[in-house]
Amino acid sequence: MKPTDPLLHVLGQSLYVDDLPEPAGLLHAAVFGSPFPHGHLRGLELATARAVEGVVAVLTAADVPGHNQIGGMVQDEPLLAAGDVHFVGQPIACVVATSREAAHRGVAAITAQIDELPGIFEPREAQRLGHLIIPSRTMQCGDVDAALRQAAVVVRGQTRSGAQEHLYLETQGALALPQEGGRLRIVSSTQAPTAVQRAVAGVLGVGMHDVEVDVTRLGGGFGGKEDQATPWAALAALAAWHLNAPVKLILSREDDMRMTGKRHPYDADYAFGLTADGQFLGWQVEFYQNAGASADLSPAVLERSLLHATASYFIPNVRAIGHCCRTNLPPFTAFRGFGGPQAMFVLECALDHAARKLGVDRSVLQRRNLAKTGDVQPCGMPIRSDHAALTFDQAVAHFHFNEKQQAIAAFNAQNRRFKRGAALMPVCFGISFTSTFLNQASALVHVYTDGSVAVSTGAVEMGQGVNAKIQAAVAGVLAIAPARVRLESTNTGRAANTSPTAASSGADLNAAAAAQAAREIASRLRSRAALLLHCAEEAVSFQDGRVNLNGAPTEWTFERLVQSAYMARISVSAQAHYATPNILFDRATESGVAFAYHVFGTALVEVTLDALLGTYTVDRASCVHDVGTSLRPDIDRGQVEGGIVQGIGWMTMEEVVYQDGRLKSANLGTYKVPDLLAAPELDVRWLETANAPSHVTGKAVGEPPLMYGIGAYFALLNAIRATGVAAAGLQESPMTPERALMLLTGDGP
Ligand code: MTE
Ligand code: QUE
Ligand code: MOS
Repeated sequence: MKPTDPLLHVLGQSLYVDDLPEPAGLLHAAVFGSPFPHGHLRGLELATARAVEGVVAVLTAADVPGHNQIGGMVQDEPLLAAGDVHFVGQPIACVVATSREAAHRGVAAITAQIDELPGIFEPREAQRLGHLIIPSRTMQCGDVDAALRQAAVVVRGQTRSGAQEHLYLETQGALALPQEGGRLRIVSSTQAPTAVQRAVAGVLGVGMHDVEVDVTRLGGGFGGKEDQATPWAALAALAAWHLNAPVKLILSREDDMRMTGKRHPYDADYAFGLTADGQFLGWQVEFYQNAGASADLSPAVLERSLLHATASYFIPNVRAIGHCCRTNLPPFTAFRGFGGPQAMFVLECALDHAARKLGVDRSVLQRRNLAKTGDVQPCGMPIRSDHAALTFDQAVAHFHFNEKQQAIAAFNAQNRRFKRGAALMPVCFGISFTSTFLNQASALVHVYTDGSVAVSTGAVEMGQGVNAKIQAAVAGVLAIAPARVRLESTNTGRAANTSPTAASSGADLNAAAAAQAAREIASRLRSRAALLLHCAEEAVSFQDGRVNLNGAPTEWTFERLVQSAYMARISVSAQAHYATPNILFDRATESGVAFAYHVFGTALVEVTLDALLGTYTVDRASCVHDVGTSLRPDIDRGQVEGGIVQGIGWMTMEEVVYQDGRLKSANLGTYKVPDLLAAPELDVRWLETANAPSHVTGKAVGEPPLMYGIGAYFALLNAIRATGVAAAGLQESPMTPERALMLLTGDGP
């Protein structure tokens, strides 16, 4: 049996960038980052660093032969700062040395003369001063002003959600290997090999065909290696190009936490209008996205927030405004959910507010307003299923929500110190890149004469199991055992112009392209078999590695047929391209069918709070999730479980703290993520439905489950309120034990 990723991981044999055998003459790079959040760079003292033993070179912006620019969406991000610095940790110089330790000693020996300028760290302040990365955007439908005037109940408020550190186990890094003729081969831990290739070519002033980027797998990405893997690969490439030697750049955990961006913190204002019996009428929301110092993917993240402004609900009158606010913090970036979670948190806060005002349980308002078939979203896209209500009702039934609520009320009536809480959390998440052009993928499939198969696509394996899904899809088309299909590394020479593996679409897009290529090969093999068996092509089928004639096995195996085709000079390789049909989002009108489909599900999160200390446990998270007809339910279960726990972490214990632009929570002593002990008991069930849709790999599953974690915040609020405190006013996440205690003691809002 061929070992696949999970087995290699367990055996400790999977190789990450830093594990690759080191080539002779390998040099190591380390990065000197800005010590100030904002300032004018007057000069650099590099002589001391250059004199450090083992230091070979110190490179600055002046050493960039091509464009000193790596911005993906907006060209506003220099590779190395020149002139001004805009955040603490912004790369200014790159030290290259014979060892990693020498490179770090070189970095420590650099001093920069910087005239410090005032920094802006709050998005509302940046917006007030006009520091916006793109003009503010509005997505709307109906007449929200009239709706708010007419509504029997109107609640207004503010919310804040915090950043989140990706904490992928493998830190950012790359290895640049000069090749003959001025070519460069780059091994990078990136979700976006083409983005790295384009940036390196631009920085060096060479053609993209001079740069080969190769990715075997990542030790986690979670969005953090979409745009933000690029600087480190480009710096390694720059050093390798200058010194004509292999160069490795691996960030230490602390450098990674300080220098790279995280999930965007959002501030928001809302006004929410409902009828007296709880029907949603009008929703006005204004998002202040803290984008950090450069655009990165912030405009696309904001767009997804606007497209998820109504979360899982139907609201006829909506105005969603988004501000992409430039601050002096490291550029915030993609993180599982990509702006969706931030938007859905705001609506759930407003819903909580309205439920209190109406004196009903939040689940009553949720159930009453779930979007159903035909309901039109603010962008104009209609909802095409009733799976929001289906999953909600199944969650209520399977997890005995009503009985649990009664049990919780009884428990809370009898216990003074400990209080329990539960909350339902429906999720509706759009699948597709909202930048329509990114919804394409290509695949190259080779069948070798022994019947083994090698598949190359643009998909990057980062633990989400995309390789296993593509393997299953190709094996299915060729009717051979999955073990005969090998996934090659992701390489820009075999798959060109690839979209990042992101937006939960990696498997959807790349497995579709690979299946298409496999179908082309199967069709040629079928013709060959028809010739050999003297029958019509329709009489030929493939099953369990054999060729069937009219459904009955023949002497021909897949392998023998492949050999026969080869001998007859028929190609048993194919390249195919897939583009998601029937989607188009138009930014000019802020409308269109933005998504191929929506993924739905509902979770129930249960907590127990120590009302004396503010500490708590998240006891159980259960969900009914719509995964379609899954190719690999085992993998999908892992995605749902991991997503829930990551979402609970974001909402409860993970607190990113900056003080005057400096990261205070820069290691695992001060930044807490859920570990096995903090993870709740998990109960994941698939939606039971007769009309399973026919996507190649089931439905996308990577990001949607993260948003179930939002339920933990409201379960905790319910537990806090069971003590009698109001916990009204500004809603701010994460609900750390400290924040819970402040609410319990009345020191909170
Ligand atoms: N699962 C693991 N184990 N590691 C990861 O880095 N990234 C998530 C999700 N699940 C991630 C993961 C994110 S942010 C996305 S967009 C999807 O996987 C990407 O993979 P897919 O498109 O193949 O689902
Ligand atoms: C979801 C995503 C992405 C997205 C839109 C989504 C994403 C991404 C981009 C993107 C990248 C480069 C561009 C651009 C958009 O958009 O990951 O316009 O130039 O990289 O809805 O995950
Ligand atoms: Mo995922 S945030 O789209 O990489």
